Amino acid sequence: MGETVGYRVTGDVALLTIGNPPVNALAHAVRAGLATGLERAGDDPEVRAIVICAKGRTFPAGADITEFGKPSQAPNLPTVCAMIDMCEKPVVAALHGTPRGGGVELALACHARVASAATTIGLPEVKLGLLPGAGGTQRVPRLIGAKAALDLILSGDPMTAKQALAAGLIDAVSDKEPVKDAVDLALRMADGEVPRKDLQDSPYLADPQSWLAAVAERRASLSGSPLKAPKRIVDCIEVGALMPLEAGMKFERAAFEDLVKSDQSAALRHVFFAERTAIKQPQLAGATPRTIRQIGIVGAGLMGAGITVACLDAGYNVTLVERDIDTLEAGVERIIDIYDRAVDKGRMKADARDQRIARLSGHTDPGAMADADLIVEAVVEDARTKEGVFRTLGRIAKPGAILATNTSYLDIRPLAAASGRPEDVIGLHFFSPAHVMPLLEIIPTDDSAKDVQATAFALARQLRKIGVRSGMTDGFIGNRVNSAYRQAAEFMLEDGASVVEIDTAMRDFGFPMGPFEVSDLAGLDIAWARRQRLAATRNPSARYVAIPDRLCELGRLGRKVGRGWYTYPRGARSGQVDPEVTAIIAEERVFQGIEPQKFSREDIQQQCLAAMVNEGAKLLDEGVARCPSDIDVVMIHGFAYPRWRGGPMQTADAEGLFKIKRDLERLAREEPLFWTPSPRFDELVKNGLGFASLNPK
Ligand code: 3H9
Repeated sequence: MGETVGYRVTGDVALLTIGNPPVNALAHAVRAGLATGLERAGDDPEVRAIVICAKGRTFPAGADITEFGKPSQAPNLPTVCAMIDMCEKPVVAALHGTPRGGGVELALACHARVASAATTIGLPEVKLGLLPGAGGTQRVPRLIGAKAALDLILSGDPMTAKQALAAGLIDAVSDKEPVKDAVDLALRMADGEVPRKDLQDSPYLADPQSWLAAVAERRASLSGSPLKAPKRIVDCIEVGALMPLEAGMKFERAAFEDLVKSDQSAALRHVFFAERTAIKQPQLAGATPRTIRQIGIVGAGLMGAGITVACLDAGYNVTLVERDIDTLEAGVERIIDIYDRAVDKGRMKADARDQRIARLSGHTDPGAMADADLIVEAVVEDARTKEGVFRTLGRIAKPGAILATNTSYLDIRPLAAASGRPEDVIGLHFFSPAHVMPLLEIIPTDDSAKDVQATAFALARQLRKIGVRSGMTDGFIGNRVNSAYRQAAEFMLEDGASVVEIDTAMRDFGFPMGPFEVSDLAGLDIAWARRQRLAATRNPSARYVAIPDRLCELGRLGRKVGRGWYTYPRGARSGQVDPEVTAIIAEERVFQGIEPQKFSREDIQQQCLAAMVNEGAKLLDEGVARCPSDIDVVMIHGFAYPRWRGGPMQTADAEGLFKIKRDLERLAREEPLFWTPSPRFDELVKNGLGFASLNPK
């Protein structure tokens, strides 16, 4: 037998020990090893019972995701599970770590399960656009009931060992040695002291009405969702109430095979690996992150407050500094308000809030940050103001302190120079609200020390965010791609599409809000200030849509003032079309001599996608983005690009680069400066490749 599954007989029990680091994924060698081990133990007259366990950090965290989409190699996981199920000798699983997906299904096929107290157990296949395909949808409802099974499998979120025991998913929690306890239990089963459960005898099957009612309720809640996997999960769980176990397994298997071939699952699997790729920075190998305990934050506005909350939540002490006491107090109030709301909504206990607030101190004297290990500047987006802050920080910060700017657009190099210690300076671009959004763009300059860069990635992890490296450019990765998206939307608006048509099309594409709704929420003034800043250097022959400037000039700055692209009567959350905006758009069309055209939903989606992808390709050409998957991670986590489409670069691969290149070339005939495809398209198309070929392996 291969070394991926060890075989050892101790007492009368055969121990099958899985060893496939890092997470013991159920790759072909593991499945084959388990099958061989089960046969051997079944044939061995000395063996009365079998225990399946794993070495290292966890019982298997699922099927090996890298095998999906490749030809499958026998035995598959359902076959191994069936061998366990039918084994005459009792088979017990000893769980520890983070068993997930197929690993949990392997355990469920066993005749009993013991878990160490710290184990968490989950079926996260839905997050990969899949469903549990080795019996999970059939066994789980028989063990814990359809409602609880739907909750577990549709959320994909793990439960603790204690919860799993209470639900009936496992049979015992072991405080000491799960393997030893599993061996004891297996022998008691072999002796007939503990009976095997018969899943066909499940008490939940005796009440099919409740089972089917739970199914109907969940099915109704999914009716508007574009996601395929949750609907198939509900179908499989329904079948559990209507068919014998074996027939249900066949039904489940067919659904799994369909999903594994779907674009949605390919996209979600891509994101799983893209998120892990983003945080791997081989060029920083050997650099030890600096120790961060005390964080200083300059600026207590919306961003500063959000960053403060993110840092307090992660356990840091924070010194918040503002220029005057009133602004400081308003900022501290904002922070307390965020925590109070969390407590009111039951998301946080009052003492946890108090503990966090106790780690915050507010000052108007920058000198209060003298012992900070990291200082994050979050003042207004103005180069001169920020340079002034960095001059001060260079003076007051202790040696070795990291000085970071939260600028969303500005060149960091002059700030680094102003500090007088450029090796300690780096960009940390948070997304608003900073305590909620999971993305952190990390922007080193050529001078940023390696250990400063390593600290930034370690900090992102500590803040439970995904750090993505970006090179220096106006707007970094996210705002560059996002402004290309917005620009495409504005071109179409001026050319004849309506605000509502564009927003609806992009919501249908999968964004939670359309580009104009987002602009109203964020405030039109941010992009306005940027346009003013760039006015002097703008190419005069580039197309410029003046509609948003006109809205800003009328004070239509977005939802915060009740008027932007839409009107929000008395603080309403969803906007209404405003004839004033419609009239401005019509006037601008006349002014530009534009004959309005019709845009279908598909036209709008295609042009927005083409703009994002072309900008992404340019970021690769310029070396700003390291790889296409980094761009995907930024757009998903910073701009709510639909995860199930995998990010714009993955969507482009799925649609075909040749088609996108043709769309770009057609559009470039009208507006070459914006739409001319990056040479990257030709290079990839010529070689029959997609953007995925540029991702690190
Ligand atoms: C399934 O099971 C289908 C079945 O129902 C039906 C089959 C018929 N495969 O996340 P980490 C790698 S679908 C391959 O940093 P953590 C990961 O890429 C599967 N590789 O660790 C990384 O590699 P690298 C259902 C995997 O401690 C390394 O392991 N299961 C797999 O933060 C460490 O990962 C899931 O969806 C895998 N299944 O978190 C679980 N899992 O070092 C997916 C991990 O080269 N996994 N890797 O970057 C997880 O959620 C987390 O990894 C886990 C540990 C919570 C387990």
